[in-house]
Amino acid sequence: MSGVSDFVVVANRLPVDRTDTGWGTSPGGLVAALAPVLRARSGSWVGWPGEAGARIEPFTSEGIDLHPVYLDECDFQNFYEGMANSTLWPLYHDLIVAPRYDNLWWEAYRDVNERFAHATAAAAARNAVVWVQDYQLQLVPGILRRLRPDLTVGFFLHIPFPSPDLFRQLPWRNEVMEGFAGADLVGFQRAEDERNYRALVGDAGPRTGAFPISIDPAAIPRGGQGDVEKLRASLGNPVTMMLGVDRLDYTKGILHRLLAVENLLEKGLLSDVAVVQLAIPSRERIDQYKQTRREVEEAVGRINGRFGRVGSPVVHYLHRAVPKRDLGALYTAADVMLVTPFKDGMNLVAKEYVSCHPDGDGALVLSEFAGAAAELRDAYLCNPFDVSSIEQAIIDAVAGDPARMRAMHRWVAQHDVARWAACFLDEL
Ligand code: ADQ
Repeated sequence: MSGVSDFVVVANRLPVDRTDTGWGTSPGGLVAALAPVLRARSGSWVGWPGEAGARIEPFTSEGIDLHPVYLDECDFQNFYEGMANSTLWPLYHDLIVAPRYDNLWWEAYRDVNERFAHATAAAAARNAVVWVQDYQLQLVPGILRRLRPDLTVGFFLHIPFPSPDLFRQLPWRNEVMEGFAGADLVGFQRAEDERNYRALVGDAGPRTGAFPISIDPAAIPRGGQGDVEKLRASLGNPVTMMLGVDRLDYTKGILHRLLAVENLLEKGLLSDVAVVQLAIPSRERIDQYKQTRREVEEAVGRINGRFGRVGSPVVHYLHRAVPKRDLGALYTAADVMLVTPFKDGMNLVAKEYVSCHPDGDGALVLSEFAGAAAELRDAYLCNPFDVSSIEQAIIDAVAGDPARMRAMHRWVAQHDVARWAACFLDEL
C-alpha cells in the first residue's frame, strides 16, 4: 500500500463486501464511476467496512487503497440507524414519516463524522482532492477545513435537500450548515435542491451546482431473447408485465402503486397482468421500515387473494436482492416499469430500466417527485400521493408510444455515471 493519496473518496460504506475468501468489490454505480479515477490518481477510499465492532487495517482491493473506519454497535445504532436514518433521512424526504430529534444520536453523529475526517486527513497527501459523499457525513467538510486547510474538498448530497422551512426544524441546523461551508464545491441532484440550500445561505457559503447522478449502462446487461421468453413464460405469458424494483423504504411509494393496480383490476380496466415487485431488505431494525414491509406484504396478499388464480398470482413479490443479470432480464422483459416514490434524490432504477430499452419498447411510469423526472420528461409522470393519478399513468403507459422510450434511452446513454463524476470533479 502506498502512504498517502492525491485523491480520496469518503463515503459511509467502503465499496467492498466480505466474501468467503476475503473482500469483493460491491457492484455500486459510485465505485464503477470512480474506480478509473481512483486507479489513475493512486486514489484511496475512506469508509465503514460494514462490520460493527471489527477493527480492520487498511488494505488494497482491485488497485484501490481502502481505509476502514471503526464503528461499534452503539455507533451503528445512534449514528447510522438514529441520526442518519431516523432523523436526517425522513426530514430531507419531506417528513413522509416524522423525524426524531435525539441529542444522543446527534453526539454520535458528530463523533463519527470526526472519526471519518481524521481518517481522511491521515490518508490525504498535501493539496489532495477529497470528495465526501452524502447525508451521513455532512460535517466532514467543515472538520477537514479546520484540520487540513491545504485540501480541496467536494461534497455531494445524494438525497434531496429540503425546503428551508423544513430544514430549520433541525436542532443542529447551524452545525450542519458549518459542515457544508467547509467544502469548496457542494453538489446536489437537482437545481431545486440547490435552490433550497441557497435560500438558507444566500450569497455566503461554498460554490454549488446541480449534478444529476446516473448509471453505468454496462453494469446491468439487457436480457437476451431466450431469457426474456423464459421469464414471461414463468409468469404465465401475461399480456402486460409490470415491474417495481426498490429498496424496501417508505419513501418509495410501493404500497400506493399496488393500490393503483388493485383499483384498476377492480374496475376491470386492467386484465391479464403480472406485476413483479422486488423489494431489497433495508434498515430492517427501524420500526417504520417494519411497518412499511407489513403494509406492502398485506397488500400483496390481498390483491392475490382477490384477483389471482391457483398457480398464477397477480403480484410476484420477492423480498431480497437479485443478481444484476436477473435484474437486467426483468427490466428487459417488463412492458411497464413502476417508479412511484413520494420523494427521491434521483432514482437510478428508472434510468436502469430505460437503459435496457434501446428499441422503443417498454414504458416508464415515474413520480414527479423523483429527481429523475427532471431529465426523463418522456416518462408517464404521476403524483404518487394521488392514487388515481398513478392509475391514469399506468393506463397511458400500457398504450405507450415507442418514440418516448427512444428519446429517454438516448439521454441516459449520453449522460452516464462517468460523465457525472467527470462534471463534478472538473468543476471542483
Ligand atoms: P437508493 O434510495 O438506494 O439510492 P436508487 O437510486 O433507486 O435508490 O438505487 C437503488 C439501487 O439498488 C439500484 O441500482 C437498483 O438496481 C438496486 N436494487 C434495488 N432493488 C434491488 C433488488 N431487489 N435486487 C438487486 N438490486 C436492487 C440513493 C438515493 C437515490 C439516488 C441514489 C444515488 O435515495 O435517490 O438515486 O442514492 O445517488
